[in-house]
Amino acid sequence: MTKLLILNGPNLNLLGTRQPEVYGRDTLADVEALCMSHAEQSGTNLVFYQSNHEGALIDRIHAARGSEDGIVFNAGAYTHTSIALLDAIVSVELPVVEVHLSNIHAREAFRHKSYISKAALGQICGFGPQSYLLAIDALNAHLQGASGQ
Ligand code: CA2
Repeated sequence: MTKLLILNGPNLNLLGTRQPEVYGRDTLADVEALCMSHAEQSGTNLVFYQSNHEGALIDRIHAARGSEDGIVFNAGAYTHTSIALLDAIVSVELPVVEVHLSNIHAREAFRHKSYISKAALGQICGFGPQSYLLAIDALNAHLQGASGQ
């Protein structure tokens, strides 16, 4: 069974509590429950991890090697700043789909740049919690293609 890591970065633990006009009213627990029920339909096993700390995210990416088949990654604001997270993704050689709740390209210029994109299979943004479901499907399709099924 395919096992995916749903990885969330800084401040995403606050989802649903502030800025609902940008990020919606769902909490991170709501988003995770949505992902769970979506993944059940395709027989995908999900593991969730959130941290506000760059080093902890790097450690979890390293741990994914040999443990998970791919990563759905919302790096939060580290998306726009972190070469260290980019290097971590490159180092584990796992497929990563970058996700964002908001359409980062329709927001401030500093959000248009993503270091994660350089190493990601692709980026899905702007669909709220649905972005995560699309990312799960994209990763599954990629992994099925990779194993020739
Ligand atoms: O749209 C996304 O998913 C982002 O990754 C969210 C990040 C932001 O820095 C990126 O540019 C785009 C911010 C997450 C902060 O989440 C909050 C949740 C509730 C209240 C305040 C912030």
